[in-house]
Amino acid sequence: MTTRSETRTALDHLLTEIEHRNPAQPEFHQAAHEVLETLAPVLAARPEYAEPGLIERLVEPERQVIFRVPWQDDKGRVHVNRGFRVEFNSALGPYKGGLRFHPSVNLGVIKFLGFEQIFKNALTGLGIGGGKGGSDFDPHGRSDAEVMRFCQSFMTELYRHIGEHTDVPAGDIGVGGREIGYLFGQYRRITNRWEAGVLTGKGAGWGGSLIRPEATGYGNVLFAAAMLRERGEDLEGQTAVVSGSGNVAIYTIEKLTALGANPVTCSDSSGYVVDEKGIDLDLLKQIKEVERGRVDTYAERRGSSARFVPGGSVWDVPADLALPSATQNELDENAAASLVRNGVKAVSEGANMPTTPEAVHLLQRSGVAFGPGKAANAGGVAGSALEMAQNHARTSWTAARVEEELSDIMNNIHTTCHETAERYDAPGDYVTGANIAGFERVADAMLAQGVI
Ligand code: NDP
Ligand code: 2IT
Repeated sequence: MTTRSETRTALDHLLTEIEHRNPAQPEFHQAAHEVLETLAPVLAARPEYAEPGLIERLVEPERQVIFRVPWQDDKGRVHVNRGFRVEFNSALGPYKGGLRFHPSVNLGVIKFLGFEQIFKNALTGLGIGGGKGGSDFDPHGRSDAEVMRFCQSFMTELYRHIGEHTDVPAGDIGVGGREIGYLFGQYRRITNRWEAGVLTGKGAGWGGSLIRPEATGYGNVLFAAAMLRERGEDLEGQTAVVSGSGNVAIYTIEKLTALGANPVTCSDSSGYVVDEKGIDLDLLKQIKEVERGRVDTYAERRGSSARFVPGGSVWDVPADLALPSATQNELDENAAASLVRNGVKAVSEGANMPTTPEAVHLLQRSGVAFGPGKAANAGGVAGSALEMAQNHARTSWTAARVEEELSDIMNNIHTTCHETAERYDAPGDYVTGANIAGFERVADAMLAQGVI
């Protein structure tokens, strides 16, 4: 019988090896630490999981593709970006995960996102493996024509690696409906196949699922509501701080408002807006989705209830709930201390790994309900899997049906994480619950399918 402490020592050894074998990938190291550090209880309790090589296989992507993406801007100048697709684990289904276009993208960032995606996708209970991709291309300030040429060049290589039964990309930072449209068009042209299931997040008129654009934000609010319910509270009347002003933030704000909460902030990389009357979503959508503008314009047009704070930390705004929805490591220990001082009750991650490890520990030690991204933001990829199901059946469901399925999935994820944490002596610890529950499902499939 292996003890928890022997298992922990073995995991520490493996983590050191991961750092050596994957130099200069701090985000991937962080994600691997976050998962592996919670697995000791399950490895000690279930010896089959401690089989040599299982975790070693789990932390090594099945395939990694890196490619050149040359494109011409509107003045005819040639730019060269780097494209990535990391196909991490396909034990549960085709690789599934978004594409991120942001100048900070590198292999380590894509690997952290792909690794998270394995467990997140497992938690949905649906048949999807884990993958992620993207490019260091920066779409800010680029014309539609430039974005189209970039997407076409990106897909001219990516098409070889994807397919409805192989790998199904979707959106992430910098990739929304516009980009998915250009990518799908180029895939269709190159392959001469109308293969709806090759990408998700498509337009509703050409194979996209209703509610997919809303699914991540809506799902995160449903997860936060479930955490509050567990503590005998609900969303009604709660003040919320939300970071970001993209896809996830917008639909988080929409659902919070619909369920009676009061979201008072949004942000982008230039600073944040606080609006004491609550964010006016029509105005925010107009600025962000139509004009592709910045959040200071919101404060300018909104009038006296709103002000723009350049730079600064949105987490200094007092609130009952915090829903980080921008990017990784955006909520550090100081920010967590500020939230705790102001009496925050729950933090639910719409973004991937937005909370630093030190901040997570501080929030948990302070009794704050903490919903990790791989559980709380799984509604997005779950919505994508529902899009794949509709594409496969050549049908489309009503918005009400998709929303009902999404709600069931989020509540099931919450229950699974909660019960798994209790089973492993960590009551209320959704990080441990999510990691172990996701791990069990993937590990069972990997063991059943042999050493591959
Ligand atoms: P968008 O591109 O639509 O929006 C991103 C928002 O975050 C923008 O407001 C952007 O501001 C801000 N942001 C991005 N990077 C930074 C940075 N380095 N510093 C400060 N602000 C930043 O992306 P999404 O809303 O789709 O994604 C947000 C997060 O949610 C990401 O972590 C993503 O991985 C995660 N996620 C997304 C899902 C989806 O379905 N889209 C599903 C699950 C998780 P600016 O424009 O100034 O850069
Ligand atoms: O991080 C994520 O889960 C996403 N960006 C969504 C992935 C997807 O395939 O819908």
